Amino acid sequence: MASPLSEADLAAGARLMARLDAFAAFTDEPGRLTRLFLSDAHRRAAAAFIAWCGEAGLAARIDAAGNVVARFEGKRKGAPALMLGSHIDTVRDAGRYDGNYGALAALAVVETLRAGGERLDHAIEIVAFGDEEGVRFRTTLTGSRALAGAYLEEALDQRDASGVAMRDALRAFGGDPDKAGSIRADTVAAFVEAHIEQGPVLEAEGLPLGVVTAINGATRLEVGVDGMAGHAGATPMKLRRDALTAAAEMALAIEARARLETDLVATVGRLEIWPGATNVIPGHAQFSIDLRAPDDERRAAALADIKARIDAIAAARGARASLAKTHEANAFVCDPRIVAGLTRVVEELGVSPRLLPSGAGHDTMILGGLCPAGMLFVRCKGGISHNPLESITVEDCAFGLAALTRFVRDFQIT
Ligand code: HGY
Ligand code: MN
Ligand code: MN
Repeated sequence: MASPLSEADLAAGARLMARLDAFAAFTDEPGRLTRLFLSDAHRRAAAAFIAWCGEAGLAARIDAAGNVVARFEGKRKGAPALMLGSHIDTVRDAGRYDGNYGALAALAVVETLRAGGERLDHAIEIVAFGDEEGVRFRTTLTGSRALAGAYLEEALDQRDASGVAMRDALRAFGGDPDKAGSIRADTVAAFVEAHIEQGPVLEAEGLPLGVVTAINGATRLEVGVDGMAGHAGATPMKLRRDALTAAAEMALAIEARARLETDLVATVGRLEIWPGATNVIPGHAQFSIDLRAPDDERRAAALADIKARIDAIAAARGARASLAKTHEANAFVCDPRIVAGLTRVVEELGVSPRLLPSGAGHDTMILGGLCPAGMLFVRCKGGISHNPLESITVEDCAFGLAALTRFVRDFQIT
């Protein structure tokens, strides 16, 4: 069966795939893709994004919060804008499509319009957010929070593993920590993010595209466990206060609690031990918790149970546990008009519309505090993400770009 995509759609998709491959070269770790917020790789990627915007006739710049932003004026100068974009920071040893797809697809839409000499009534603003993954500093979504007027100033005091404060790294990057809290994007009427699904549903149902209905709420915490360092050879087992085994029992208890409910997920993604010597009983452990659910009340109830289990395990082992919340975002319901608009363009492309929630968090859930916001999902192989095996086909890349471009053309500022 002939593809519903035109030759121009397919060519634009191929160009976007080539861009994504070139973009993946901007990494902090040779041989794998790791691009942390405000790092040298982020700086090089931002410079490339700005240069590509320049080739498309857009004057892009780095804003006070470390995002790259650009505006393509509509027929009416100063008209409200439809904002498109996603993030260009990555997790460690990442795939090349998470975030980067939506940021570069946003630019590709403007390139298509400019190539055809098209001007729409509304303006288009594109954004490449810098801090969605929140890997380097214990923050996340700070770029979208800045544009939504919900910036958390305390994030600037966070320090990375080398002790560098986010405030200083932001200034060195070309941002302005003193202004990051006052760049609310009042010119934006709506926000749409194209993103890979990062899950298996579209592939399982043989669909290249999906329309996001809602985004899971999330809580991130840091847990410190204090036991007692001691001699591995001379300390009897019953006299130990081993911080590592206490943390391990806590991690298993967290997993067990999440398994009680189908759409509740909890992850201990990072565990650090002190002093980390073969012949020393660990005296301190520090680990992260990432807890998510589509329903905020159930997430809160699960968190209360997890806190109780951590305290009980610490008490039973003669250890002390401390918990600190580092991020909280409530579940987000996408704007029905945007869901309807994305559904319509997906159908126009001959794809049966599949509405589905997002287990992963996105900048969209923050921009939804500024304006109507929604998301378009693109199928990814095996649903694999946050992994170098992440992959999409060039045709699905073209499908996502064609749908986004159609949505932009059809969009009406109400
Ligand atoms: O963690 C997330 O859901 C997103 O990839 N930052
Ligand atoms: Mn992402
Ligand atoms: Mn991600």
